[in-house]
Amino acid sequence: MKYGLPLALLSFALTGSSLLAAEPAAALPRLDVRVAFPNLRFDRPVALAEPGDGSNRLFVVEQHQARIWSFANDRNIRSKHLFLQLPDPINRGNEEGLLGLAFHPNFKQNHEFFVYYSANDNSSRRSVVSRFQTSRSDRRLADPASEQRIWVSAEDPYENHNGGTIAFGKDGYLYISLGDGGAADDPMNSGQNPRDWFASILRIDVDHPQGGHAYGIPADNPSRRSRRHAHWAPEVYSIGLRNVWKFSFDRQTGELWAGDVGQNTWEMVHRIDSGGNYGWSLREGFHPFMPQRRRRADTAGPIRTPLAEYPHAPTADRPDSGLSITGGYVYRGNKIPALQGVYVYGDYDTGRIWGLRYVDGKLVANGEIVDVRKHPKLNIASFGEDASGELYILAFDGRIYEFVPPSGR
Ligand SMILES: [Ca+2]
Ligand SMILES: [Ca+2]
Repeated sequence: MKYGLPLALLSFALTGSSLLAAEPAAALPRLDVRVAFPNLRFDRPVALAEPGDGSNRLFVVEQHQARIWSFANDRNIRSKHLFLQLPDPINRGNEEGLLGLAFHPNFKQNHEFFVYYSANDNSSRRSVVSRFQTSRSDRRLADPASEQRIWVSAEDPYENHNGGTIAFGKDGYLYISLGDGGAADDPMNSGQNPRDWFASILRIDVDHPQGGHAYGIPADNPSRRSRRHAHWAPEVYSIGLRNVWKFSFDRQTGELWAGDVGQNTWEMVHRIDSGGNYGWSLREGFHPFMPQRRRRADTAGPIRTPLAEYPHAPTADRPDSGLSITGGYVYRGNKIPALQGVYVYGDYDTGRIWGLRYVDGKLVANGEIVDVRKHPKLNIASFGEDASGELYILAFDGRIYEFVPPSGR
């Protein structure tokens, strides 16, 4: 009975809020969180991935240690195994390090996986996506010597805003989030510049290299398929994104969801479409950003508003504030039926966790799903999804958490 009960108090910023009262599907659950693997701890865990090979293993990325650990997806697991120690030197700013991990859709057959890291190449700051393979002598381990750099960013003057998520879509292409370069106020004006890669999500084909690159360009990337987008860099899939700190694909629908970190006032949730412009640095969420600068919007199409936003400073209407969004996943697991179809996201700074329902193109519910007063504050660095669609929370206390129905039920 507790499910959905606090909804009326905790749902905000609805478009078409009249749907809420009449629509049972709009209900959001109220959940607790607990440590998922009591015997495991990690140092700055920033990404979790599963290999899709039926082995029921999970892999966790340690940002500054530049290590990837594997372990059996079993609550009682006692130990983890070192899968990869990144061989290259990395930068270790607060937003730098080993940031992303994605297993090739055919990992079971080709043993390939990909990582995203902040390289330190002779003092040149760049983001890198590399392909690795597992060891021929022991497929449970990575082969550090197998590294092949497939994508390297332009030189990046600032240590922040590096994006860092990589993931394969249902189309088999690799998506990469890259922030606006960094500092404040988009000093390179990369937000509305689709010719550079910054402030974008990129999409590449890792299986069909072409044109002297280690990757190919999908034939339906915006610049290839649309005359209006012809001036975009071939790799660019969407623009106007300040710093997508985590995106994911809905495993049921294939839709791309992203949390975009705002600057002064708002944090944003976007559903990303090919060729979309999400407004930075003309907009921050639903709001103009420094309009006195009179910067021009890219010409390919209109600026999209986010699906949802939350404020940096709590107000009477919005006590649920935060300072840095961590994008999550649409829940497609089995353990918590009331969470089915909900996009779950959180805030690194306040540890708040929200869910939203987006049905037939409409936001029908958006609100907190965990009572943060009942739990120690989590610095939420990432969410993760296992082979069954169950979700996890990676926190900088070194623990991995999971959702459970409220205690006392
Ligand atoms: Ca940067
Ligand atoms: Ca750009």
